[in-house]
Amino acid sequence: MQRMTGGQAVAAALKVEGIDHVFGIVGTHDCPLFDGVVNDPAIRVVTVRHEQGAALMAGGYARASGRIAACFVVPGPGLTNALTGIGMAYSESAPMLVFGGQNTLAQLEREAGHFHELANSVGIAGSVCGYSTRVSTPGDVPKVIRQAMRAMRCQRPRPSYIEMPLDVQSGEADVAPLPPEQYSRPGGDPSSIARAAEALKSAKRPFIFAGGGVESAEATRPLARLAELLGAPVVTSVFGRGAISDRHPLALGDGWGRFNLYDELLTQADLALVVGSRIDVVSDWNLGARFPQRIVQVDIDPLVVGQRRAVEVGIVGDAASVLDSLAAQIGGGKERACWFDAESFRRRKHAQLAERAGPVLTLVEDLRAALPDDTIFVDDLTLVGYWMPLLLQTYQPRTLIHPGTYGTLGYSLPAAIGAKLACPKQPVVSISGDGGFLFTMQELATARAQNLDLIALVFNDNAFGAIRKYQDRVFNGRHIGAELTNPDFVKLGEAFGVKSLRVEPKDVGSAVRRAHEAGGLWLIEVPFAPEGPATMVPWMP
Ligand SMILES: Cc1ncc(C[n+]2csc(CCOP(=O)(O)OP(=O)(O)O)c2C)c(N)n1
Ligand SMILES: [Mg+2]
Repeated sequence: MQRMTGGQAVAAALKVEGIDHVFGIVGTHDCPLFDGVVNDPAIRVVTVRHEQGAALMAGGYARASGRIAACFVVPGPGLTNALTGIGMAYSESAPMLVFGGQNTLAQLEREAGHFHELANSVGIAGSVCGYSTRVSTPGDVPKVIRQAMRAMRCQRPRPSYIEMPLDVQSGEADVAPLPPEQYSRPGGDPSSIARAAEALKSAKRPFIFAGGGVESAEATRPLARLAELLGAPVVTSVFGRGAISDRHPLALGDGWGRFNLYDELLTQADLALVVGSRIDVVSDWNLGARFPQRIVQVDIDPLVVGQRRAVEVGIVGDAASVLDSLAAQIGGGKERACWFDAESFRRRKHAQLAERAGPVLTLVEDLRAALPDDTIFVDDLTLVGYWMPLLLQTYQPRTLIHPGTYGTLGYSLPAAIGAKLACPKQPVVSISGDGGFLFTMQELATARAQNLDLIALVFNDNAFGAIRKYQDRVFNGRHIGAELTNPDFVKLGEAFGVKSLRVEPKDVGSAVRRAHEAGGLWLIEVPFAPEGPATMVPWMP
């Protein structure tokens, strides 16, 4: 037992849980939380310039590393500002531990007119969290944080929200810290695993569809091993890029359903093994509708199994451990030859994409060639960003981070800052459009304050280009709200103390290479408004 304030109890529990980054903004209603971590060399406090940035950074941090960061926000506007980033993390299955300040326990009354009052904040946060609660005494802090950690570590990872009224943050109590715990995830029901192994053995032409759950479970090796044993080609979802290296002979790349690239595979395959994917209708463009009838699905979330497609066998469990068990049962160490000519498929797919997305493909290939394999690319919803999962060769897990299904503009810069803080040795590049960049560009100040090496690429067409194109197609060219009046991006970057330049698309590769070699914080504006089929981004009707 130790005498401490609620704020100190939070700091102590964060350390027990191995959480060493806090993103947030101070206010009267969360100062005791910050006071708990002040001068603590074990915890890096990152002051952001808007709470949305805090949550997006914590999300990027988690997606790049699998580790959990905390956010401290004031109640009311601080929480509602953060909700977009928390919602992103909820949608993309990224964990983070958000602490919200609150008025004192006695003030928690609807319409009482207290500062930052927001009724039902635990419920509001709860709609984008896997776990959401209020703490009513400092003594409960270790237990509540432990519950949040269990929710994030033993189940599908999702954000957690813990609300701390001011008197709980600053009040003292006897607190008993909990010992560290090894969190574990279910390994899957053995009889279901046995049935799945039989189904896989009986299939003549199986393929694997790998989602973000493979990376969350650190199951990339077990995935490759099982694919080799089965001779099964591997298609990934947008979130699963990096689940298998694109250099692996069985890798077929991102399975965006739109272009019928995968018809040949889907019409021949007799079984799909779906691992760690909700078979997303948005990001995968309903590819799952064309999967064969026989489906084996492995997922940590029971609600995902069988949700989109009925399954022959469903296994609720950790992808790494289930795939290992399946490999052990199918095993014998003998690899089956792949039934599908993956190499010729990749060649034809590349030719098709070159025709469809020519100028973007060239640019993405230049970027790839300019930077090391472990570079983390963080996309926004912009022409190049939309194409990245399809066009970028990805070699390592967690190196292509896409805002996918929840899809907020302004994602890439703050998420990239989070990724860089989590993985300081890896180069990090954020990819934005002019529209998206202005949603969160103030976080350049955060990157600068944290002294980060980071490259922010801004593709400028002076428009919400994707929506303008959409209006061309769906509204007969009746444009509204899609033209933008922009600042001078180079001057904007310079005003933030960022090394800034403007380059032509053909020079992006060399500019990025030089920026990477020089180090530091870079803003590179690229005027880019290609005509032709590339502007029809993968989701365009
Ligand atoms: C928060 C939010 N508001 C609106 C949108 C709708 N939206 C999607 S793409 C887009 C245009 C993005 O413009 P820009 O960043 O310049 O990229 P471009 O399409 O021009 O390549 C808009 C407005 C969104 N995705 N998120
Ligand atoms: Mg634009």
